[in-house]
Amino acid sequence: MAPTDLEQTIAAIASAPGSSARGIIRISGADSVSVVAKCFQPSADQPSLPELRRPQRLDGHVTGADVGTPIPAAAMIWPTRRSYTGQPMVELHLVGSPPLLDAVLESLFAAGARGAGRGEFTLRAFLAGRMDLVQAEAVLGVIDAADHEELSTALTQLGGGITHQLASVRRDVIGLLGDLEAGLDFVEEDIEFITADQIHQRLTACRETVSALLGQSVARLPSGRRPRVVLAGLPNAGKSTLFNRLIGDTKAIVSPVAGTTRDYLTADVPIGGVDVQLVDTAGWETASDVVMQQAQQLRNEQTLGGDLIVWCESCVLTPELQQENEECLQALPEAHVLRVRTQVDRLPDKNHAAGGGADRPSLCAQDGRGLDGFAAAVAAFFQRESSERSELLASTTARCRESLNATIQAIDAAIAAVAGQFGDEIIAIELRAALEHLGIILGEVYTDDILDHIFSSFCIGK
Ligand SMILES: Nc1nc2c(ncn2[C@@H]2O[C@H](COP(=O)(O)OP(=O)(O)OP(=O)(O)O)[C@@H](O)[C@H]2O)c(=O)[nH]1
Ligand SMILES: [Mg+2]
Repeated sequence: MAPTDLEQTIAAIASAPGSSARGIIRISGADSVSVVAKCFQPSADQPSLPELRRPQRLDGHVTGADVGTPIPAAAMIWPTRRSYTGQPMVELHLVGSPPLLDAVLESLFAAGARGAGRGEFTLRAFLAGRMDLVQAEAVLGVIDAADHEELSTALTQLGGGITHQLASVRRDVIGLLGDLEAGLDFVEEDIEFITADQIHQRLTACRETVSALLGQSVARLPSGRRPRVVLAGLPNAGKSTLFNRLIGDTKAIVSPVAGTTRDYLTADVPIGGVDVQLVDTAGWETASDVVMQQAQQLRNEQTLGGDLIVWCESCVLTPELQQENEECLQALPEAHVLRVRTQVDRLPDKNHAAGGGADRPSLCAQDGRGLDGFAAAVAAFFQRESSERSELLASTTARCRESLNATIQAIDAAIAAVAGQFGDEIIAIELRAALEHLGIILGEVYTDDILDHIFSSFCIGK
């Protein structure tokens, strides 16, 4: 749906299909009022449509060749741009008889309106800056809400709860960028506008807000989708062995050669009573050839798309590998990671029992020890996530998760640049990247594809 003909007047039935006491036809566009004037006659005591300067309700009749006898109706008229869609708008309220509503719609088309596409009213509201993309999605959430909780989430989102949080992070980042850039202008004079400590503090606060939003995002999986549990870790951590053990099959190739898994594998299994999609990925190492590079890219996409990332780390790692392990973990969204110690049977102390705390279970995928504890930790993760009431709708989180992740990564890179004293220019580059990702979430940066995807799920008339 290309937003090309925004001024064209559109019309659609906005009430639910079928007969009802009241039917609503919505009209929006530059010529709304003159189009409606051809099919709606106000009662004698009411002002005529072209005279209106403020939003007003008029009683009268819909008339026209298609309609037959004049039918009593009310017109809610927003003659200026101060309306839901940000352009002149009218709603005709009349008895909800489907053939009658169709007839009135036909007259409106004959008077110059065209049929509205799915979600086109809300799309216009978004494009006119009346709401951001997160709120536009919330409109759909309100319409589609299946229960009270979903409705309340959608209403919070529509009311701007998330928008305010993200906008405040955005303002902070812009403010910080301004301070840094002011400093850059005076770099010769050695005037410091803001200290490294202050930058660090402000960045950490922004990170917390974004990370809390990301943390909520597992809570609301689009209904019907299995949560995705991704096995990740250094090569040879035993991911494929664990994958096979959990699916009770030998789908994945296991070998002592590091880098055995190149492609990713998926299987649907229950873990701890939760039906998940399990994903085995390639080990984390620096790419040595083209095939490996592709494997790494796939692995990153798969890992970051996980609702839960099970990070496998062998109990017997050399200090160098231990360090590499920690570095890899830094790249992952902490709130989504469950660290698991694998290959406990290889510990020198043969009496070492598999188990570990729920936050870091340990297991041996070869003989199955510790798997119960692992399953319980997975179940606890999803339990915890679903009990944390998310203020974000499932559809919004699905769209925004990547951008939230990317925002955090940019903020982390900025924090690292502060710590490493890389200079204000580098910090500023990362902050601009963070702003861009935040802009995508709110819809300040968008593509036709994104709009198409969101608004095509709406019904006509909304
Ligand atoms: N002793 C012991 N060996 C294990 C265990 N799990 C896996 N291994 C061995 O460790 C090696 C690597 O196992 P994989 O399952 O292929 O490891 P991976 O993490 O999938 O490795 P990549 O695909 O290369 O990233 C194989 O030789 C396995 O037999 C375990 O619990 N105990
Ligand atoms: Mg493998």
